[in-house]
Amino acid sequence: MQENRNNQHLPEGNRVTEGIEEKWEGTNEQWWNWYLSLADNGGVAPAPEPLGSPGFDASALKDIRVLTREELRAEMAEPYPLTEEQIQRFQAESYIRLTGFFSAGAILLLRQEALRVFYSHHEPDPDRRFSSMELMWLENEIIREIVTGRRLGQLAANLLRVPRVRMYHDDFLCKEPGGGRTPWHYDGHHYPIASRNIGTAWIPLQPTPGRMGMLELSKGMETHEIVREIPFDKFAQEHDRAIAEQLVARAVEIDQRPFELGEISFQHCLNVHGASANVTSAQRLAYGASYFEDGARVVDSPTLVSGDWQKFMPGVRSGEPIRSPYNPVVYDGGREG
Ligand SMILES: O=C(O)CCC(=O)C(=O)O
Ligand SMILES: [Fe+2]
Repeated sequence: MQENRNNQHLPEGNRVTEGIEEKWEGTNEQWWNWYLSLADNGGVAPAPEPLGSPGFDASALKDIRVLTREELRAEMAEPYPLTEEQIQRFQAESYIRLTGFFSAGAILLLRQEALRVFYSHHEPDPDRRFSSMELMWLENEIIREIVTGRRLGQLAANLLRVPRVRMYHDDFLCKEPGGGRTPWHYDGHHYPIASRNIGTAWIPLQPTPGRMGMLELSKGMETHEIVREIPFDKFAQEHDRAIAEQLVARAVEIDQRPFELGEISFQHCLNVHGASANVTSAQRLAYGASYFEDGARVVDSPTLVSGDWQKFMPGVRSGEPIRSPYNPVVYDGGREG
């Protein structure tokens, strides 16, 4: 294992032991770069295809009118109609995909604001393969309206079958051209939250075909048990490789349909997913927003796989209920008349 310890994306302080029972020593941005380094890309980083290759053409968005603030406010206040059958399917399959969850104009507004916030903090860097930023909602009112709005909040509460949900965190996730795969995982392995009632909306900010870093979702709430049997390796790609093998061996169904503009997925924290490499010449932009049931606590011993989780709940310590100002209740079914 010695040569394995060379993962340059792992902060030095985390290279000393073999295990994960320690605090993450880097930032959350570094965490994502480390996490993607655990993906098996067959030994080669994919080279972006030349411009004009199948993928996504940003000019396809130019004719869409961005929503006004009032229009956005109205759309975010509107509950998405979910049927009991859809909730049951989510509970059995561990994810749901919803076409037309957002209007094209709302997605464009989120895209525009996320890019604005990201580049107000970062210089463009052609060497970067993954760009990420959390907690944009704290500094941008439009993003706040979307991720703390009723439309997503009620969706999360209804799918998780809980009366109230709080915000865990949001993340802007940009897989740059040439960015490799996202390794197979289930988010419950990351979340330092002592509950199974946690879910994440994944909101692509362009139409997203398979070769563009698209989310790939395995079907079945029980699939995470396969992942739990495989030892996690914080240095190398063995974990990802072994999960991929098992998914094939056990004939687990994987949803790899392209995402339309306005379509989102919502994953239960036990859903096993990964994402393809981005071999197009355009950035794959996505926005994630995670919610958990009100009343949940931090686990007693968070590991490095939770990254710098304290950023997402300032002042909350292990074992305590999560209700910092960064974790507002975004939907309260009990308040409905
Ligand atoms: O966007 C990606 O590549 C990964 C996203 C993901 O795993 C998540 O949102 O839970
Ligand atoms: Fe994930």
